[in-house]
Amino acid sequence: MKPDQREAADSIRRSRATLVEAALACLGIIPGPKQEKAKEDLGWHFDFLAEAVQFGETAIFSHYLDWLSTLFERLQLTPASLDQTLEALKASLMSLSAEAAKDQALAILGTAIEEWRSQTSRWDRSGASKVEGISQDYLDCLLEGNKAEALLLMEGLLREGLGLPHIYLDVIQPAQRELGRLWLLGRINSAQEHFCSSSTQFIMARLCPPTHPRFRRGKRLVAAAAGGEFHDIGIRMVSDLFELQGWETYFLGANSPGESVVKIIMEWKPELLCLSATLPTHLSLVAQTIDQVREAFPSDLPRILVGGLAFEEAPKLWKAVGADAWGRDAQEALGLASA
Ligand code: B12
Repeated sequence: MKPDQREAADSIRRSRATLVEAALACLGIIPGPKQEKAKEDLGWHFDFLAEAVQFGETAIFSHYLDWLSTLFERLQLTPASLDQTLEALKASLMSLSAEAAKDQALAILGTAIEEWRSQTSRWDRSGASKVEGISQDYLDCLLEGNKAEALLLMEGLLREGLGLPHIYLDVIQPAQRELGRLWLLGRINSAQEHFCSSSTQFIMARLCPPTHPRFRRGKRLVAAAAGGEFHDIGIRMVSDLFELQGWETYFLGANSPGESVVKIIMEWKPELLCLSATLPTHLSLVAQTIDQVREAFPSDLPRILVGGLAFEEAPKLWKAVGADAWGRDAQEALGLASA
């Protein structure tokens, strides 16, 4: 990450409230409940843009536009209203006093819009399911509210000899991602998504007991989702699979601030630190946490792996946040740790 990109991104973050006000004025949205919602949404657009600027990755914003346009469709908002929003973002960025930030933000925004318009959407709007077989059966059980049946299904797979890595990566992970697509397309509501995800966490806890001390290999892992990040099912899978391989794991879960990561490394002295981000708006927090860790442990630094959906946005993001390596999934993480 170049220092001027960082500076430009920080300048957008510092001006967030002013940018939002300017965009609201452009859109002619008057005070009231509608304005409060619009403020929140516009703030989000600038948050994603700031990340794209910080890491010099247009893809972060073009993928966000793909996601946003899918959401607009679900909410029955017209494509013209998205165009108006984009024009309002451009106009409000013109009010940025820092010239370098203004130029970088406008350049990223312009290219991202072009890329988004020329690409096919990542989000298949058709009714066809993106999962099949046992993964679909698992998802169906959860969508029917049948947590016990879903657990029995997974325990059955374990008994038949399908290992936990396969169950996690080939059954549960695709089902969880499909759940997100169904939510985005408005086929299920937030409560259904919450129920299915909390049931998945319950089932994972039942499937992966802690390793008996006799089988420990004397290696330690700290795993966490970076500050602000609520998605922790993926990093939990990573931690569980290390546990299964005899590592002693210290799983911090979601929303872990950099200071607490530093503190636990001090006490636990792990060989490996795994950090996760799902939303691209948390990439800068991963970078910040890594900076804090590198500063606190100049000599006995643990190896730092990163992963999560946000890192799938662009192939070089892991380097830009200062990590030692990136893993696409929990299995890859294990391979990297033994490399
Ligand atoms: C469950 C879920 C939630 C739950 C999370 C519960 C929990 N405890 O995790 C809750 C309800 C909290 C939630 C909230 C939100 N969510 Co959500 N969520 C999901 C969902 C449906 C599934 C996530 C999941 O479980 N994936 C399965 C795991 C196994 O996959 P994974 O995380 O990618 O992990 C694997 C790899 O990435 C890798 N990995 C992960 N970490 C690491 C780390 C290392 C070191 C390594 C090597 C590898 C690695 O290994 C893992 C296992 O193989 C996704 C859909 C999706 N496509 O992912 C949406 C999704 C991520 N959410 C989304 C959104 C928008 C939100 C909210 C903003 C919604 C809102 N309006 O409030 C909030 C944001 C909260 C926040 N501040 O973080 C969007 C993001 C879109 C975008 N533009 O980025 C998605 C894609 C849904 C969608 N289709 O629109 N969400």
